[in-house]
Amino acid sequence: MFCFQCQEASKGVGCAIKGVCGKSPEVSNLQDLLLFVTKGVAFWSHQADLKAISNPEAEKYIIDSMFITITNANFDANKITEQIEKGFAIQNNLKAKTGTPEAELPECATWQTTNRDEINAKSETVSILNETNEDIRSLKELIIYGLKGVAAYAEHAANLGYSNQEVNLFMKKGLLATLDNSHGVNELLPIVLETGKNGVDVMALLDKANTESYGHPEISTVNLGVGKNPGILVSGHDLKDFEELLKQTEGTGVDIYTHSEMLPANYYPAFKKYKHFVGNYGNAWWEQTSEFESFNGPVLLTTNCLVPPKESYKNRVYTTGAAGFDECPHIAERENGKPKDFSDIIEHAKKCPAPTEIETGTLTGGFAHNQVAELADKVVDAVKSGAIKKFVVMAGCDGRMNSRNYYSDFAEALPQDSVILTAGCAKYRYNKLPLGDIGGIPRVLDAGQCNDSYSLAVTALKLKEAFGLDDINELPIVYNIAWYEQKAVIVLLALLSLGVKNINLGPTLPAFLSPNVTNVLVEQFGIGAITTVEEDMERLILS
Ligand code: FSO
Ligand code: SF4
Repeated sequence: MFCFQCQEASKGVGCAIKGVCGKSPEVSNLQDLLLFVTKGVAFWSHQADLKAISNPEAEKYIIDSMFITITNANFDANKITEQIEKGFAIQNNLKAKTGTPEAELPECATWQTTNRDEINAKSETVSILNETNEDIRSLKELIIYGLKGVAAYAEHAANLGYSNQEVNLFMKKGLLATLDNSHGVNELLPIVLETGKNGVDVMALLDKANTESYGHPEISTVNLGVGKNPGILVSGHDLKDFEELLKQTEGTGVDIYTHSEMLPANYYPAFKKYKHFVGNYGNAWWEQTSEFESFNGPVLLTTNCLVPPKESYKNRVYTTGAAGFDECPHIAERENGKPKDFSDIIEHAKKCPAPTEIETGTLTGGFAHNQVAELADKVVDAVKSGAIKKFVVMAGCDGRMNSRNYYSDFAEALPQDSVILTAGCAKYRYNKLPLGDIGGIPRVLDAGQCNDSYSLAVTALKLKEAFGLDDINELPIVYNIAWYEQKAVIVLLALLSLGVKNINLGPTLPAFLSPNVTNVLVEQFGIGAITTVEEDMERLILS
C-alpha cells in the first residue's frame, strides 16, 4: 500500500505499512483498484457521451466510488470489492452500447476478472507510485483528491434530488486527464483550477439543495446536554439521512442527537421543529472513541469520518451511504424513491440506556450566508466604526494531532476586534471558548459544515460589494485554514478559483504536494504554511 491523501500521512510522507487512519493494506490497495476501475468507467461513460447515449448509472457510480475512497469513510474490503465488480458490469454495459472506440483503450477500461483472488492480486499493482515523476503524480493526485471532495458534495445534493450535469461531465474529464501520459505540468495545472471551479459549482448546488429542502440556516442555540430517553447519535454530513431518521423516530421514545459535522443540522428550520431532536453530543470526529462509548446508544455514520470502532461499542455502530466498516450493520440505499429503513437502529436504541452527560450548556451557530446577509448592515457598520478590524476565516477540519492546539491558541490570542468565520469540524477547536461578541455579533460565526465554506465565500463577496471594492483580497479578511481530508482539498481549490490569495494552511502542508508544485502554489496564490501562534498573529493580524 501507499497512501498520502490526508494530513495524517505517516511521517509527512505517506502510509506504506498501515494507515494512520486505521486503513489496512488490503483495504488501501482495494481502494486504489476501485479508483482504477472508476477511471475505466469514466472512459466508457465519456465514449457514451460522445455518442449522445445518456448514462446516469455510470455517473452515479463515479460519484459513489470516489466518495467511498475518502479518508475515514469505508474500511470494508468486501463492500469495496463489490463496488469494483459493479464497475466491471457498468463498463460492459457501456461497451455494448458504444462499440469499440477509435481511441486507444487504457488498461483500466479493459482489465477485469470474475476471480476475487485476481482482484486482490491486481489491487497490489495499481499504486499511485506507478507514476514516477513526482510533480506529475502530485498534480494528478491533487485533481483526484479535489474530485473526491466534489463527489461527496454531489452525492449529498443528489440525495436531495439535485444534480449539475456540467459537474458530472467535469468529473470524467478530470479522471481521464490523470490517464493521459502526454499531460505535463502545463496541461495539468489548468485542470487543477477547473477542479476548483467545479468545487464552487457543486457547493453552490448543495447549498441550493439544502436550503430549498430544509430552509435557510438561522441563528440557533444548540443544547449540549442530554435528555432522559435513549438516543441515536448521527454523525457525518448527509442531511437526507438525518431527515428520514428524524421522521422515523418521531413518537418512538428515542431521541436524536448530532455529532461532529452533523451539528449544523441544528440550524435548519425544518429540523428544529422536531421535539425529540435534543441537540449536539460531543465534539469533532476524532473524539468519537470516547464519546460513542459514553453515548450508550447506537450511532449512525452517514459519511466519513469514522474511526475504527473499539470492541466495547462496535456493536452499536451503523453505517450508511459511502461509509462502511466490516461487521458493522450497513443500512441499505433508498429504492424506488422510498426512504431508507432505519427500523433496526431504532429498535436497537430502545434497548439502550440514555446517554451519559459529558457537558451542559449551549452553543450558538447558524451564520450561513442568508443569515449573515440579514445582519449585513450591522456588520458593515461595525467595520466602518472600527469595532471589527479583521475577519479570520478558520474553516476546514479538525484532527487528533496535538499540533492542532495551535488553532485554539490562535483563536484565543486574536484581538477582541476580530471575528472568526468558520465552517467544517475545524470549529471544535474554538466554538466552545468564551470569546464573547462585538456589539451583539458573536466572535465565532459558524456557517455550518465544510461544504458551507461556500457560504463564507458568498459572505466575502457580499462584503466586497457592500464596501464597493474591486477585489476580494482588498477585504480585511485573512484565511487560516485547517485541513485533514479531501473535502478540505476541494474547499481550498474552490477558494483559489474564486481568486482568494494568501491562504495559510496547516497544521502541515499536504504530503502529496511535491516541492515544485508547492512552489507554484506559493508563487501564483501566496499559499503558505502556518508557523507559531505568535509569528502568525504578527504576520496575519497585527501587521
Ligand atoms: Fe470534518 Fe471529517 Fe467535514 Fe471532513 S468530519 S474532516 S473536511 O470529514 O468533511 O469537516
Ligand atoms: Fe494514511 Fe491518510 Fe491515507 Fe489513511 S487516508 S492511509 S492516514 S494518508
